[in-house]
Amino acid sequence: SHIREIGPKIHRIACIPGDGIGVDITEAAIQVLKALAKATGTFSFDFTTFDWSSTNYLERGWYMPPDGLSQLKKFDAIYFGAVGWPDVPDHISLWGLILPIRKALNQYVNVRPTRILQGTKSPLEGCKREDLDWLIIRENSEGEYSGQGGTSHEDSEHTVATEVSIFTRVAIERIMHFAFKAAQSRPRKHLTMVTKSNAQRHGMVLWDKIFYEIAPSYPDVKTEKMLVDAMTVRMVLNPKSMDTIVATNLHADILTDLAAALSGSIGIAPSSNLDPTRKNPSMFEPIHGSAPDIAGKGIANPVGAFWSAAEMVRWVGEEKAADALMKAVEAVTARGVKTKDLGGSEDTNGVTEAVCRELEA
Ligand code: GGG
Repeated sequence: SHIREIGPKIHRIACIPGDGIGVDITEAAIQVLKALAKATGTFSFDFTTFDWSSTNYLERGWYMPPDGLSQLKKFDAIYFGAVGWPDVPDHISLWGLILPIRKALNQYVNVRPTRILQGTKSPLEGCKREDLDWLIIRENSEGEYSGQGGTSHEDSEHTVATEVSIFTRVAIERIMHFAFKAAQSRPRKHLTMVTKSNAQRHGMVLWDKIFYEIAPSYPDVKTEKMLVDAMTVRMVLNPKSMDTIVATNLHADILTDLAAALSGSIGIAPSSNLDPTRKNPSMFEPIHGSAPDIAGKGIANPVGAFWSAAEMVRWVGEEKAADALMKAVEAVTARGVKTKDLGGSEDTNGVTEAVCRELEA
């Protein structure tokens, strides 16, 4: 489907709803983005939707057509819902859709902010809104997600599987510089670098080494190093002590699920897969998966989708509109208009319409 909005400046957005609740929340995000464009009157969106999904895979044998990645390169940004469906092994769906996009479009940074939104609360006892405000920077191109390895002697008692993590100086340096700059732009200017360099003695040690090589270039940023296991404890016991966090592809993926839960619900957490060179479109997606158990029921929390949409709007240069969208989302959560996972009783549509009304007001 191809929907064109009227307005002076046009941002061309590729939408990939994907699987399960990815479809529900992408529809909600498009509705809110249209309301946002209408309310500002200074720009519009040109949405093109691609039905690349597990259904497609089961029917045709592929997620994306052979020219899928080059089709995406024509857009200003990509909006992504979720991928994963019970009839398809998860490694097939991830490697069929989202990972090739991140890799081919040089989206080597994944930015995942976490904070407690107005009218919501952390499951941590006594944790106030100001106590939990993190920016997690995930290395998005290599490491444990390099896809290298193999299996031999399959279906025997001697089966061997290797999963090779690849860490390169180029990729570590660029993610470190991004993280230091991100920390520098925040009031606390504090960066925690997470590894497991006591047990993993090659790649993780290289991460530590490069972190301390680069740190002197950012003298105003306070630095510290944590082991990933200790980090999970600290996130629960002392959330206030952290600000910006940088970690590998896998570690940050796990930490951000924990972070989202500690901020209230995985349903609110956004992510931005960025190509900081801007030579390729960046991709924006809520961090949650496709949640097959609630897919199509109209009850998914759309807040993570709206927050991701706001980050996309910011990335394409509409700062004020991005702020307006987040203000509208928080005005709605503050009034208690929330889905069940946040302790409310609204459905996806109820929250979406409330945000649209807030934007129109
Ligand atoms: N909307 C994000 C999504 O569908 N995530 C599925 C998933 O499991 N992703 C793993 C990853 O981001 O590495």
